[in-house]
Amino acid sequence: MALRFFLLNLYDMQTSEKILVIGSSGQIGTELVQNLRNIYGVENVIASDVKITEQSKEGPFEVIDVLNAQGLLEIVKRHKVNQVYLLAALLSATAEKMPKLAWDLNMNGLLNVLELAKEKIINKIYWPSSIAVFGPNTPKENTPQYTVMEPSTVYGISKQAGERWCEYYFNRYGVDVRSLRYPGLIGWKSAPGGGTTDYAVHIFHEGLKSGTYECFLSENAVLPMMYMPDAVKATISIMQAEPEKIKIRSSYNLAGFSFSPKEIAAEIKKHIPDFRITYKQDSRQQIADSWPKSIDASEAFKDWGWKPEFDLTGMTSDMIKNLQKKQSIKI
Ligand code: AKB
Repeated sequence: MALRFFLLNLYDMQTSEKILVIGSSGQIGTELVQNLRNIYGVENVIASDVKITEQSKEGPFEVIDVLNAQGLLEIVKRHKVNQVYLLAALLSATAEKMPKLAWDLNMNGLLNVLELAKEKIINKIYWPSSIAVFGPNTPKENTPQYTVMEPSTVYGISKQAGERWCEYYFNRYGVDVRSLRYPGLIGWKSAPGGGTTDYAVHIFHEGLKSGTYECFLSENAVLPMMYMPDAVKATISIMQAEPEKIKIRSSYNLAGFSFSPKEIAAEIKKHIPDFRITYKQDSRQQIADSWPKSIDASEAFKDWGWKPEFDLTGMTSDMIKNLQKKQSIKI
């Protein structure tokens, strides 16, 4: 009886959800799409990006420019999409080079998707925010959910404004939008692009390839980080939570663990004893200086049960194991 109930539920989940992931070939999207397809079935998860990528060989794929509202609407209707994960964005370092484009993409892309839900064409949205919503005047340790937020980067400004829009669409139009403030994300399946926290991914690739890494942040620049399996788990959990559990409709603080370049280098040295790190700071140091060192995620824990699995030691050995495996398969 219990098995029948479980199978019926699973069947229901697989048949009733049609999910569109916009910006699916990026760092989060690559892993999120795989996980969503394991849950909902390959055919029910449509990957999409601004240009065609290798992902198109793995299941349904569409080329979408999220700034083209009409094109987006046509694809949503054609696939009968009811949930959208909007991941397309310019991250902190790239956004500083192209502030106007970053504002346009990060903001108008979100508004186009929020409008689809306001018009009841889709019924649920996931939109990522970031620790970049905080700024130099925010308390740096165990940064609370509600605190001073005066972001000094265009990326942070766009995420701050986006949070306000999400909350506004929820309060005014009942749009079911859910969001997390991601810390720096570390994963081995795909390369990051344009972030300040990206050093924590590149360090593994360079460490395995050449045994050295030149870091663009200072040795003591502590930042909040998270291993990708935890980030994917958090994203899917918040989307699957009952609507009444989601008490915060701007964005939830999310935490994994925090470390500095010096600390992650010491952890890598346990696996690659000759590994050497050098430091040559660039403009990204200023961005890092404006962000928190650690995050208080107790609201996420209280409301929908968030709990990370990985710490610095666990993440480092898993990253090295998987990257070594990936590289030896390639050879
Ligand atoms: C970045 O570094 O820009 C991102 C972020 C913290 O949102 N990884």
